[in-house]
Amino acid sequence: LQKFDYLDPLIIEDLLTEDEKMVRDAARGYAQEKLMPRIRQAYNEEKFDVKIMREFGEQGFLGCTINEYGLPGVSSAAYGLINREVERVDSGYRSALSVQSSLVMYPIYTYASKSVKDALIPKLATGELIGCFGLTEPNHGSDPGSMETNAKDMGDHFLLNGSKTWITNSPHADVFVIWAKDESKEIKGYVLTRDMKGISTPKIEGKHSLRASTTGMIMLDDVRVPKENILNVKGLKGPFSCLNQARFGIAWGTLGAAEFCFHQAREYTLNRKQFGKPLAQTQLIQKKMADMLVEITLGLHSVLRLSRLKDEDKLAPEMISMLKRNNCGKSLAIARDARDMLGGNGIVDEYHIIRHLCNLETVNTYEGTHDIHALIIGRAITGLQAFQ
Ligand code: TGC
Ligand code: FAD
Repeated sequence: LQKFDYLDPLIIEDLLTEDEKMVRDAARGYAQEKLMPRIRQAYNEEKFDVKIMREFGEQGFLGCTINEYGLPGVSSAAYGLINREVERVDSGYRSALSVQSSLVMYPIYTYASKSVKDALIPKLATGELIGCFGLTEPNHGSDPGSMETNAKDMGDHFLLNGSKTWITNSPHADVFVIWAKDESKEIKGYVLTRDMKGISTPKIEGKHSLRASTTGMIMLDDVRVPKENILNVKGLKGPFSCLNQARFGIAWGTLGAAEFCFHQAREYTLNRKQFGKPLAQTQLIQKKMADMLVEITLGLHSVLRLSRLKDEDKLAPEMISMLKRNNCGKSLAIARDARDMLGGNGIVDEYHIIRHLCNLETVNTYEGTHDIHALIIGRAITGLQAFQ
């Protein structure tokens, strides 16, 4: 009989390539040795250390699925495994990785002119430059198609005006991928750099979630953008194609946070005795752990399947919606149960669960809320659009 291993119940290890295992192990080593010791202070003081982006660059994490500019061109699963290891420490750190790789390097690599790519991709890959992605606006979150930010063609340049909000890393950013409507109301992407006049990026204060990630606004006041900085894609499929990449990373990443909470709760309840026996020996606690393990395992096998489909170019956006939604929702529920299993200690930062729980509230909301992804799946099931 095969022995059951709660650390890998359906033996995912056999489904990964040697390269993928190597990438995962290196990412785990870095995340545990270098990120984990810094996270409590970063979260409590609400500070993102920009040096971390350089370290991500040194580790080869940034834009790692790209096969040019000396980048390694790893598989989608390897990229996912990195996200899982980084988010095992903190969703905010995974956010920094996702935004730079999926929302900034991906559109620049895929849609920008050669000169813009040549100038920016190598420096984004090392973390020397930090990028951000401006889609959401104060009046348009789930419905970015109604955006008001606009771009006017002035002949030899574009003039951008408008405001973006809830933008990860905007206060530190050197590079801005901005989505705006042109005079014919068509959505297009523009690459802005910090040296352009008319950009301001106030920080959003007072977040009780994702505190180790800096979030801000982007205010654009008559910003002159060179013609060559336009992205070669039209309509909402431009930003959505980037979101496909980032949502994919989130589907993997959240499971790292869930695994951390599961392991912490297991350890704690094995050691903590009430009524003369370990909490882990009670039926209710064991049921919670069984539910956690099943959901994490189903989630991991599903994202691995999603990764293989991605590399075979057989990915429909609704497949990503299924797993972005489900893995966020289940990870959030796992973090809540784990929080409960630690009793009072569950709310203390020393045990890290409350931080993951608060972070996952954001992850469940950004990149399309849990309910918006239900509507995307619902539309695919019925052929009927329920947003409007
Ligand atoms: P809809 O009619 O559905 O589509 C308009 C056009 O876009 C195409 N399209 C896609 N293309 C590629 N990938 C996808 N996933 C696509 N989804 C749609 C579609 O084919 C169509 O193309 P065409 O050529 O026919 O024009 O547009 P809609 O306005 O009805 O969309 C509705 C809805 C709700 C699905 C969409 O607006 C949505 O997904 N809303 C959620 C908004 C969102 O996710 N925002 C994320 C902001 S970025 C962020 O949160 C970063 S967090 C960063 C961090 O990790 O820290
Ligand atoms: P709303 O769209 O106002 O939604 C509020 C509620 O209404 C939600 O529950 C939603 O599900 C529900 N709802 C909306 N429409 C419908 C409908 N038709 N039917 C039923 N229910 C509906 N954006 C960027 O562009 N770049 C970033 O880097 C970025 N980083 C972020 C970082 C953080 C920390 C956060 C919190 C957000 C970030 N976002 C970013 C924005 C994020 O994508 C949006 O918050 C998200 O898309 C939801 O938009 P909203 O907050 O305006 O909520």
